[in-house]
Amino acid sequence: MRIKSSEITPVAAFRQRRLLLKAAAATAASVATAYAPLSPALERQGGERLSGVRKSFLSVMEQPTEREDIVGYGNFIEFASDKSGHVERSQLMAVRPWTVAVEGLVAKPRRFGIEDLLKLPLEERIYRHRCVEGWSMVVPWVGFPLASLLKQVEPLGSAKYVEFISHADPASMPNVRRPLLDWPYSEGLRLDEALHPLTLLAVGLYGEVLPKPNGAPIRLVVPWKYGFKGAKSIVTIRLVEREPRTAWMKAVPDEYGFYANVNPDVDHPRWSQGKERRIGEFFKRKTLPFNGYADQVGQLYTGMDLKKYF
Ligand SMILES: Nc1nc2c(c(=O)[nH]1)N[C@H]1C(S)=C(S)[C@@H](COP(=O)(O)O)O[C@H]1N2
Ligand SMILES: [Mo]
Repeated sequence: MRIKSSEITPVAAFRQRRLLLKAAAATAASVATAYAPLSPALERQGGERLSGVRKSFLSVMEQPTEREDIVGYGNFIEFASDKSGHVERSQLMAVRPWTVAVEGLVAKPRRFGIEDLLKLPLEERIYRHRCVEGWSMVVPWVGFPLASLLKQVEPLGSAKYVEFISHADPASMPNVRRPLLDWPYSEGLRLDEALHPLTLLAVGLYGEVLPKPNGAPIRLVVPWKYGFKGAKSIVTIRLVEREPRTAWMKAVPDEYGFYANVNPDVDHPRWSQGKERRIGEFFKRKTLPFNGYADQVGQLYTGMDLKKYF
């Protein structure tokens, strides 16, 4: 067993920094309660509890990753290009009022206010989360199936794909002022993938409203695909006839495909996909086809060459 230090440094360094900040927070709280508090970004994310959340039988029986790791370690490149700068910077994003427009090839286009979406029957779904860069987590999301939203707008027969568009605000998102990607961040699914019962719109994490770094107030979660498919802070969901070109496909077409199904047999040009590092664990795990969801979703891809449609 060989572990290259270059592979473990990012996560290890992140956890180290978090422990130091925790220690600093404890000291600051006991010694200097009268002074201005530490950045709220580092103290607490989310907070408001969601009520009436049912447990789902679609959850995996695995130990969820620590909340602070899920909130603190991730990608939200509108705010920062590393794995943690977005935590503090995303605090400037306004998440109320917020509406999600569901439009395009539908009989009843509609704008949903976030308050109304939070009133839908919510479920806790504990899902595996696998990033294309090789790390993984187990995340207790709270949300509702995307299908329950799509049914309300009545997709037309001509609708074959669904496009997801994230919020892009140059005033509060530093990287949106730079041409890193063709903003806004956008993603897409085939309509049958979008209607699959595992496909979730998440509005919460660990029983509380979704923290801003994780894509408040509403983000997509597709557990059998690489993490980048899960567009954060969604403002528009559009039903379309043709496969949409996503932000990542436009930027680096040979690295990021439309399908992005987790597949240990198809490597990314820069990262092997055979194994993954579960945040909080030391040894690598084997990556499973479709991230372990092959029984539920494999039939969506029968007859497809998954090397070609990566
Ligand atoms: N709008 C937007 N959505 C995004 C991203 C992003 O940079 N911007 N990063 C993606 C990537 S690469 C991953 S791995 C997941 C990370 O989600 P998490 O931070 O909740 O773990 O969000 C995805 N959704
Ligand atoms: Mo990612």
